[in-house]
Amino acid sequence: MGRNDHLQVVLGNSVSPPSEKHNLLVAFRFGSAATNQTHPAIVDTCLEAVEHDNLYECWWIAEPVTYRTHGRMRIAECANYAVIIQDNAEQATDDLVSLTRQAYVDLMLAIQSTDHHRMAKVWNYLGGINEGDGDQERYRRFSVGRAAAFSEFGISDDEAPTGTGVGTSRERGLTIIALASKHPLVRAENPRQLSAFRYPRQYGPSSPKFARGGSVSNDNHDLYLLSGTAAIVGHKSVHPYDVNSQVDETFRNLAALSESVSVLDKNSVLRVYLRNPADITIVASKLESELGLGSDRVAFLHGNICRRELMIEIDGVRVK
Ligand code: 3EB
Repeated sequence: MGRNDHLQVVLGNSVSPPSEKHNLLVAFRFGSAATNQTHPAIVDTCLEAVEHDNLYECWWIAEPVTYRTHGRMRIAECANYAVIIQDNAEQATDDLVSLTRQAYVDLMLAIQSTDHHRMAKVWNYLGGINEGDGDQERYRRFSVGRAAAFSEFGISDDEAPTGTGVGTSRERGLTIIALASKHPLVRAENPRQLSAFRYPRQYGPSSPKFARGGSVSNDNHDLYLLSGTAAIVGHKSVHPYDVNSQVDETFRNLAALSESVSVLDKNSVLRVYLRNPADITIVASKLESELGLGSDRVAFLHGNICRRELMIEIDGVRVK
């Protein structure tokens, strides 16, 4: 087994192991079609896959994995990683700041119950992300709650994990999936973009706490992680509402980031979040022609981006 096989990130319509040595660390399910596929490491993202009934992004690792619950969370743990899944049924009366703060406090306590105390990546899927105006917008309220929890746990801005913050079609609800490791995340920021944790006040009372990218290494492989990347230069959205130009700008951001994170090639696995599912045609052809990435490597998902004028965000991983 080569280095590349130790951890495999695979897209497909079912959850089936690539070899008998591989165990499931996490499977992200995209789509809402009925399924009889059950496994403690499957997480329902509440995002639809464009042009698929159900699509799974499965992370298979050639190590024993144990599964357990921790309060309302699920934990999958192996020698090199832990994945913590928090499906959150938000109530209509919940205040999103305190809900998010508590969700992250619970998450970090769960992480402390594992051998893997460093967060490498956190995916946040938030219903109604653009609901509410100004500082009342749900994404901004979420950011305030997350920042409060990080500060309570002494996590400074330059210790933030890589991240994704994307809206689902649900009205409410927050699903958080964290990848933690005992190995450190070697962080990278994008020279074309201001670090998100330094965004100025105009984007909300608390800045979004995430690193643009990074890598985690162990004896068997290197995992490169990209945060959700959009058409933001400096701190400003560029080409508002114009998906064509935003794709090109997003590629430039990914290329700039991958000089240090080196993930952007035909062996990467990407999630492309589209505000408008019909944009799949233009984005798929650009990914194929410019990066050689075909449909076996890209999940196109119907998701809202945290700023209303943004039409696309790309999130990715690469194992080497
Ligand atoms: C951006 O660059 C786009 O709040 O965790 C990307 C990745 C974005 C993560 C988050 C937000 C988050 O600001 C939005």
